[in-house]
Order: sequence, then C-alpha cells, then structure tokens
Amino acid sequence: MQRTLVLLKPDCVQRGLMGRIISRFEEKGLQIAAMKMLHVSPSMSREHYAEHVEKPFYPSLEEFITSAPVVALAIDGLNVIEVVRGMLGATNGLKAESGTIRGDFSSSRQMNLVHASDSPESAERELKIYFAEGACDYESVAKNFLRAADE
Ligand code: FUP
Repeated sequence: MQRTLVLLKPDCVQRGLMGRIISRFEEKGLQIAAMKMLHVSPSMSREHYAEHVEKPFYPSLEEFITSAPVVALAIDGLNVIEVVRGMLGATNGLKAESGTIRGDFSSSRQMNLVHASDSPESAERELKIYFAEGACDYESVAKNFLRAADE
C-alpha cells in the first residue's frame, strides 16, 4: 500500500469540479485517508514547489496557487502514486489524453486542476506539508470486491 498527496487546485475549486474529480478517485477504488480545504500561503507554495522556485514561471505559479482555496487529499491504494499520475494525464491540459482528468477538463499548462506527488520521496515530503497531523487509517469494507487477496 502507498499514500499520495493530491491537491485540487484553485481552478478546480472555482470551476466547481471538486466533486466530479474526487468521484473519479473513489470510483477507481482508491481510499481517501484525509481531506481538507485550505489557503496555500506563499511560504507553503515555496515549500511545495521547491524545485521550481528559481524558474521564471514560479511567480505566476505562486500567484495562481494562492489565489483561492485548494483541497488537499491523502489517498491510499496499491501503486497509488503512479496510478493517480496516470489518471491526471500530462502536465499541459492541451496535451493530456482524453479520458484523463486534465485531458477531459483542462486546456492550460498552469491551470491543470490537480496536483499529485510524482514519487514516494515527493509523497512523503508533500504529505508532511499538508497533513503534518497525519491521516486516517481504516479498513475498506469493499476491499474484498476491489481486488484479489494476492494482488
Ligand atoms: P506536474 O508534476 O505535472 O504537476 O508538473 P511540474 O512539476 O512540471 O510543474 C508544476 C506546476 O507548474 C504544474 F502544475 C504546471 C506549472 N507550470 C507552469 O505554470 N508553467 C511552466 O512553464 C511549467 C509548469
């Protein structure tokens, strides 16, 4: 089992797409372990996007991510980091395949609706930023109908 950090970004909140996108994770059989709405502060943005802080597009990215609330989720599942990245599609909504979240709902590189951790190391780091208090461990009653016991 793995845990990943997902952020529904300000464009997702403002466009009223939160429910539809959370549903896709639930429908896939992934387990939501934590969820909250918050404003990302400039210092949280710098921590989250540490690898991008020196890049020319960073000021605009910070302005966007702090412009309205986001919804942070911790999501559990088998191989969930790769699975969720696949569900999101390519970074640029114009290039993301149809059937992916960005491919279906975004036509922008910056306003691509959802962030998800891209590696176990990123997930550990990002989960600490948004869920320092931890998440909820619980057993899914549907689990025996989501996968075989040896999967
Ligand atoms: P991703 O891992 O798909 O979220 O994408 P990146 O880590 O490459 O980029 C982080 C965020 O910066 C993305 F949401 C898109 C944004 N970005 C820009 O706004 N402009 C750019 O030129 C590149 C990325």
